[in-house]
This record gives sequence, C-alpha cells and structure tokens, in this order.
Amino acid sequence: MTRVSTTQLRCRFAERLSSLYSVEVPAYNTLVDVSREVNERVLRRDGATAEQLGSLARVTSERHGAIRVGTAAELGQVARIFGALGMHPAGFYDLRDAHPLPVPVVSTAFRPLAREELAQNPFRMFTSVLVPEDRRFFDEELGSRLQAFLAARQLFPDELLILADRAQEHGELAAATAERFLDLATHAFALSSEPVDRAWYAALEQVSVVAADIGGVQTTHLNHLTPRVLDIDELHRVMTERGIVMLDEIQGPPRWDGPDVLLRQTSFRALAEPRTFREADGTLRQGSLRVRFGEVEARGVALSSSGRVRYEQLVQAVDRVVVEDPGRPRSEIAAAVWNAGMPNTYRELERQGLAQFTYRVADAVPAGAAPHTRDELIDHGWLHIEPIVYEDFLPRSAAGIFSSNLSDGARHDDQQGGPLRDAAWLAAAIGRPLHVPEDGYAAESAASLASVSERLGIVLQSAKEHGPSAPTPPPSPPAATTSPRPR
Ligand code: OOG
Ligand code: NI
Repeated sequence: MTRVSTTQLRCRFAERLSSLYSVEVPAYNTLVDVSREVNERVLRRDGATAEQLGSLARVTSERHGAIRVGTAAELGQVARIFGALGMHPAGFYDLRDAHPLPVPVVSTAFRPLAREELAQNPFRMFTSVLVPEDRRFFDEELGSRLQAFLAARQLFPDELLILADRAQEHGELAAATAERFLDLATHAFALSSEPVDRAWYAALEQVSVVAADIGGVQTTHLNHLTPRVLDIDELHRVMTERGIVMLDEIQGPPRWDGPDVLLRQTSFRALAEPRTFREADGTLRQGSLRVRFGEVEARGVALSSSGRVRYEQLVQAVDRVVVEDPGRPRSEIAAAVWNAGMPNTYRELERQGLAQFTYRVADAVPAGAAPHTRDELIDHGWLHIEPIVYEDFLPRSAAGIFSSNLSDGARHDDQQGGPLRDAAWLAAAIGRPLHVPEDGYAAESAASLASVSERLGIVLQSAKEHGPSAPTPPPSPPAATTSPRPR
C-alpha cells in the first residue's frame, strides 16, 4: 500500500491551500503569476547568484499562510495538524503593543526546521492567537462573552485531529487516509458561508477588526497566502502596472546597496468579499467584509544576534530621521541609513559576525592551506561562504502588515496592564517546545564550520560577534525627537 510521508503531506497541503485561495481570492493568481515572471527575469539577469538564497524551484513554490485562532486550546489543535505536516512552532511575536496599531494577538510560525525539509518545501504558517483577557482591548463584559463564545465552538473536527496524531506518530499515512486528512485540513481553513451574526461581529469590530475576524464567527480561515519573489521592488512595479494597488510601503529593510537581509514584505489592501449576515430580527442579508488580503515577500540572509541588534538600531535611526526630515521619502532615508550603518557585502557581513553563513571548502585547496585563519582561507578563495536564508518573520513587519489592512485603530486603553503572554506561555499552550530562530541559525553555521575544520584538519574560529556598537546614522538634531521603543 502506498504511504504518504509528512513531507509529502506538507507539499500537498500547500498545493491544496493554493488552489483553494486562488478560487477564493482571484487577485492571488495575479500575484503568483507576477512573482513567477519576476523570479525568471531575475534568474536571467543575475545568473547563478539569483539562486544563492534558494533554488528557483524552491522559491517559486514557496508560500507562507496566515491564520488566526481564538484560544490556547485551538492553538494546541492547530499545532497537532501542522505537526502532521512536519511544521513546528518557531519564534514568538507579541503584536499587542505594535505600532502604529496594536492588535490583540500573540503569534508564532509553524514551519519545517531541518535544512533538507526546508529544501523540499518550506511551507510555513504565521499563526496568531487572540488574547480576550487583555483589558487594554476588551472590557470585563465583552471579554467574558468572547471567551464563552470561543469555548463553545469547535474549529477542527475530531476525525481531523485523530488523523493528524496518527500521521505525526508514524511519520506517514496510507494513501487513502492521507487524502481524507488533506480534505479535512483544507476544508478547515476555507472561508465559511455560514451567516455572520451582525451585532456580535460589530461589537468586536469596535475593539479590533482582527478580534472580529477571529471571534466574530464560528470558523477560522486562511487570511492570506504569500508567494516569495527574488526582487520585491520589481514585483511592486509590475503589479502597479497591472492596476493592482499595492501599499506604498515595503516592510522590513529598504532597497539599498547591499544584499537582501532578513525579510521584506508588502501587500495589497483587503478586498471586499461577499458574506451573509444574520440581523437582530433573524433575517439574512447579503453584505461584504474586507479582511483577507494579498501579500508578497523577499527573503534575505539571517542575521546573528549582534546583527539583529544592529538591525534594531537602524530601524530606530530611520524612524528618527523620518520625523526630523518629513519632506524626504522614507525609502530614501532608509537606504542612506543602511548604506552608512551596515556592511554591504556578504563577505563583510561574515567578517564582522553580523550575518549567518555556512562554509564550503573549495574544490582545489593547495597543501599548505592549513595554517591559515578562517578569514585568510576565505580571502584566498579556499573557503566559500554561503548565506543562510532567513526563514522567520519580523515583529515590526507583521505589525505593519496587520495594520496596513486595518482601516482604523483598535480601541486600546494604555492605563490597563495586559496579561503575561510570552514564549513560555505559547509553548505551554501548544504543549511542545518553541524553536528559537536565532539559535537555529547559529547552530547551523557552527556545525558547518566544525565540519570544514575537521575536513581541513585545523580549528577554525567563527567570526567574533561584534558588540552592539552604534552604527553611524546620518546626523540628527537631538532635540524635538522622541526615540521610538525597540520592537
Ligand atoms: C498576519 C500578519 C503578519 C506576516 O507575514 O508578517 C504576517 C495576519 O494578518 O494574520 O502575515
Ligand atoms: Ni504574512
């Protein structure tokens, strides 16, 4: 009997969701088509270097989705479903004090962790869970009603969860069972045609559109499905040419003189989708909701912990100069700040220990190469460095993506404290450990250096991480600025 492995289940699930979303949100197709065109063009333009951060095959089929659930219990169930697909929780993001708009959720991403699994299919799901106990958003009364509503619904049928556990336990399912599992899993993330209770939805919308999207209905659904492109500026240009209005801002690092770093994302605004509403008197009426949108992303090299410190400093420097020099486009300011404050080659990022790389011994290393340092071997061309691609998300970009699609602010009372929701809380809700992205990249780099050391018979030191030395952003008058909090 044919068996379907968790890896194959993940590939098929990603394809199923893509087919589903292309029917539900047709503009997604345009995004996918343009992404493919842009990727092929970049490959022709840049040759082999285009594939330094992943093969064209991987990048072209690469997607991330986003879903939102209401409770720790629902999150735990989601973890079982994704566990069956070889996707594990990585990273913790708190969007409740996000700027410009706070969102009453905390998030993680489910994704494959091992390099080989990522190469097969890196499908990941940004997953947010609502915090109805957070009094900065929900008063006592609304918060309790919300909790009762959420406790009474069932997002995932028992059969789906049982099959998920079976797949996880055995690492595979029989072919027919796999089909059943994929049908149920895909259906669980489809937009429901069940009528939406108008008054209840509206009450939550007063607090936050995201709260209404999560807790205003009996089901969950995919919020977006994001293709990856090799040149996001080019994609932005082509989409605009085709008449799809993209948001002006690209979240994350700017276009600058250096290589792609971490993650750059942009989206088009949520489209009105027809939904049926149940009115207070019980009648059904057609209406529409703008909740789901299209997003696209470009991925770059992962940073080390000192690189992340540097990144945060640059983010703050950009914010500062934007305030001081409101006439100048943000993208221009950001490029100047980055060019001044971040080394603009892989070689230099590696030398300064700011970004993460793996190491490969060149084909022809002369005898006598041995008594050299890591730097010397690289400079002689005997040791090649290869960037490790960033597989995760950025809290500030996520906040920007959320808020870019919210028309108005969430009700938010800063006088109230919020309940503690941290990585440990999330891990407990899920019932399994949370992968720490930075540790993963560091370990991969260190393992690669160790194996190269062994091969050459010498001990190679990794780049000494530079301390959080301040970069040199363009000078700014100290008065009249409030430095934003790091996020
Ligand atoms: C998630 C927003 C964040 C990303 O790629 O950073 C996100 C959501 O809207 O549910 O998708
Ligand atoms: Ni996203």
